[in-house]
Amino acid sequence: MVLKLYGVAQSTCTQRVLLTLAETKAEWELVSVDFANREHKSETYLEKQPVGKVPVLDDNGFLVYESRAIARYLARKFELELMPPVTDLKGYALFEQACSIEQSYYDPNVSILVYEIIIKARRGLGPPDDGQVASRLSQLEDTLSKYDVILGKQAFLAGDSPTLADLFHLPFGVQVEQAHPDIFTKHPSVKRWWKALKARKSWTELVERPV
Ligand SMILES: N[C@@H](CCC(=O)N[C@@H](CS)C(=O)NCC(=O)O)C(=O)O
Repeated sequence: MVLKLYGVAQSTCTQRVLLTLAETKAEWELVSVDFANREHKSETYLEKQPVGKVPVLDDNGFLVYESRAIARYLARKFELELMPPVTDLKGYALFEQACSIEQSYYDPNVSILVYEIIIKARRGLGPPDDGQVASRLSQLEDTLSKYDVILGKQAFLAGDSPTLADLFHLPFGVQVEQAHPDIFTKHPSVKRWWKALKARKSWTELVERPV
């Protein structure tokens, strides 16, 4: 049966899963959730995703939500090399370590930056909070300077091969980059890593795909 992803094509969380799907040969369809009419808060939707957020994956009646959890599920199901097997104890630990730095030190900054710079303007929620933007940019730059140390020793965040942990950076990162084009170019190893991620076929296909 065709996998169904309930989500919104423009949402970064949905894109995290669409990117993982693009790495597979799976047949899937995106079932658009109508944000404007608050479908994600409807009783029917909350039965699938009790927190009222996108995305949710429906794999023949098996429901899983949280974009990173869905991505891991797909990586296992389709045996993607983007996630080491649990039997590779050390490789798996380094993968989880990389996922954790993305979620702890990168995502909190890029998600707020995208909200302040892009989403507020799109939804008519007023001007960005300049203090918040400056603070988050500075924290993001600090994180990327640490990434540069890691990426100076290995090609990707969990080792010399790309993993989901790297790909998880793309959806928010490209939006921040639109407003701050030099954000990923200040450090040589980060620059090389970011260029490689954006050139990945799954990402270029996703970006070019009509919504
Ligand atoms: N940690 C969740 C976050 C989900 C999330 O915040 N989704 C956003 C779109 S990126 C959403 O549904 N926003 C609508 C709302 O909060 O009402 C994930 O990664 O799936």
